[in-house]
Amino acid sequence: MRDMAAVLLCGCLSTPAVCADSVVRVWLDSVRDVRTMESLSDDMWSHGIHGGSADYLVTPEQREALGRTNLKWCVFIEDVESLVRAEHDRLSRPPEEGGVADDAWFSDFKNLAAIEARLEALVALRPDRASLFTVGTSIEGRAIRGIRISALPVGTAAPAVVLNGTQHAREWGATMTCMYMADRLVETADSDPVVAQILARTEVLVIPVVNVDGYVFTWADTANRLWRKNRRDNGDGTFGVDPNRNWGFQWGGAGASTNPASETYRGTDAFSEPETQAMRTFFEARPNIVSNIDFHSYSQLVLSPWAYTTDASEDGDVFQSIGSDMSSAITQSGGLNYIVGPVGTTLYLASGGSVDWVYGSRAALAWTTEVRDTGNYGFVMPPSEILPCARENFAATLVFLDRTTRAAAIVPQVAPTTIVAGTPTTITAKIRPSLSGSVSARVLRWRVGSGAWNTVVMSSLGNNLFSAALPAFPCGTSVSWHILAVGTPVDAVWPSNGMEQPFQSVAASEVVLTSVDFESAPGWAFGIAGDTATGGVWTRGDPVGTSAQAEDDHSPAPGTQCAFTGQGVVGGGAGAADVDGGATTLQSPSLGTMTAAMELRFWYWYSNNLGASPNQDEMPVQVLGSGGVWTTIATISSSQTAWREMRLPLSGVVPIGSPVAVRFLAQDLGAGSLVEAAVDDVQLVGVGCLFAPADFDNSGAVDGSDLAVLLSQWGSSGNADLNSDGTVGGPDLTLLLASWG
Ligand code: 0X9
Ligand code: ZN
Repeated sequence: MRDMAAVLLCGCLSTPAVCADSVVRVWLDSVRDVRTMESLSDDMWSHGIHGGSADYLVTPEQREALGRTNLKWCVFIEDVESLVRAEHDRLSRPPEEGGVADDAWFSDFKNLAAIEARLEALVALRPDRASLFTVGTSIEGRAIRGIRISALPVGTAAPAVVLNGTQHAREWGATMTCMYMADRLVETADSDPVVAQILARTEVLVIPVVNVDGYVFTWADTANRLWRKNRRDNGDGTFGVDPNRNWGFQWGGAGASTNPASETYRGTDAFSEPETQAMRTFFEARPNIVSNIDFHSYSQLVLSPWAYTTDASEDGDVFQSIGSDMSSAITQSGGLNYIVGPVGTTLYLASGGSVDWVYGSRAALAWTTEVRDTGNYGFVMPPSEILPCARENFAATLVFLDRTTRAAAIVPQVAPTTIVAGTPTTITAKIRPSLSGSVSARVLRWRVGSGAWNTVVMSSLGNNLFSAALPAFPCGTSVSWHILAVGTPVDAVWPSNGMEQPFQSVAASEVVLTSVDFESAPGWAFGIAGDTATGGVWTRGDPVGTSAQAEDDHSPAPGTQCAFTGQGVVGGGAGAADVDGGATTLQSPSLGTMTAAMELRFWYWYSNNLGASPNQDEMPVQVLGSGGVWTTIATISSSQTAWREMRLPLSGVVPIGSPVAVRFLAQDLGAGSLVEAAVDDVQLVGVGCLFAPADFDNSGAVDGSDLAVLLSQWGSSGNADLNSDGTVGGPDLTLLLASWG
């Protein structure tokens, strides 16, 4: 599994004859690897996904020492100093200031004085919406400033959110992103209806630079550009406490250093630093703060509690749901890919961070966003990236602002898929009341077509879980629904884009035609002629799990078996029995004959270095298409280390009347060579309406006898009430005639 492809890909020199500090990406497959690396460099720039890789700043000597280890690594930034020097030369030229009302200010990074001037300019532009405040004073005596943006007068009881940045001095991308949040909120306070609506009911408190001394220090001299901590004189010749290890929730736990020289030095005590003390006092003085984003760079992550432990937080589902919506907003705005998850399991353990204190001690919903990039430039990002980075994060911030400041956060428990015709559909959701709001009713609202809305009160299942059922609908009925938590300061609704865009689906019948649970699998091929894999070939059995492979199959007990790549031994390493050297194919026999509407469903597990990048391996899922050619209908590429279902419609791919067969190609081709896959419970399902909804007698056609049924129910209720409005009448006749014949 240790291939050298990744090393070559990002330009590694195996015999470095370098005289500059560089940033290396190191693949860390075990705790031992982590220890080896930590003994070499204390300055971790970024961490890949848990179990993957991490970036470190290394001196030429450290880089040579790295070459003597058996770690797999590559160079991401060959010469950090020259990047810093180039940045400094650029910034020494007179800046393009731009007026308040344009984006020119974001054409390059700005020092603290320019940031404060900009905050003042924003207030001058909209004194009716913006005002300045001071959080407190840094250890060197600088004011930590912020800007309050709201349409409500100071002192109004309303939910507040905090957007803060630059706890770490060198993370200039986060500073500019935070500034852009303030800028957009002020400048589009009236023109953007979403912003106007949010400002009408909330206070947004933006603190772009928490670590003011550190920030000023990084601007003072190119030699200081990569300073991270605050400027505490530790009294032993070293400087600086890591502010994001100094907050007082689980302070002193994992992932924080007791060594004053370390980049993650936690300080002498919880809240030993004036900067974190000031932030604590600020949060404590404002019980109306309901949520927070702490901006950092880099890695493109939307992170939530916990950071001090890998245990899930009580609101893990709320964090995941809102975080995913934030990440989707980023991509939908044309932005890059941001990975979502708790700090502890996505990144690394880090105690004493703000995200844990804000959630753990203040009970407000808290995120840490790591903005661009993913390591090509790291902290020394080209200025052309500032606006794209800021814009994508503004899209996420709008989602965050909307979803965390309503009466409740609503999270559907089972991702709703289709509505099965002829049977009620239970909808369950977590409805978590907001800190500063209250919920008076929770309802499921539904309607057929554009008919009137119906309301069903949801019943409590305990633990903020509520459920209600949609009634049974005839096949083909188009149903819209949403969940509404009625309350203050404003109702919450799911889907979160509001009542204008409810969840929509068409009631469909489902018939499972074939089901394979791999307790037996007649006719399946585990590896086929032409496969190139040299190890980890598909097999069937009860898998021995690792961090990269399932431990249990998916089928309910007594099922134990599934299809998976390479059986390992108990206690074996993650990469010991994975796919190596090429592709291995799991191929089905014919599962049935294609009809008008069919779906292939299966459950899968997949890992390829758990997100380490670069990662080039993918698992194509193919079916026999026209002319009997294997056709890719899905490509599984992101790691999925828990069973997950995939449903793939086959219409338009498999010709009607042809056999349906599927195959899964697990392959180790590119970089990121730890590849494991498993598949279970493959089903061929007939979906859609076998008969038109108005074919009351199931004769196969809507005709005179169906019209007679409708007329016999005219004015009353019955199965001829096609639009489910309670009465059989004109609209139902129209629907019937529309499917005549
Ligand atoms: O380690 C950190 O503080 C953050 N990463 S960074 O590279 N910007 O330094 C991650 C913060 C995660 N959140 C907490 N630990 N609270
Ligand atoms: Zn940071």
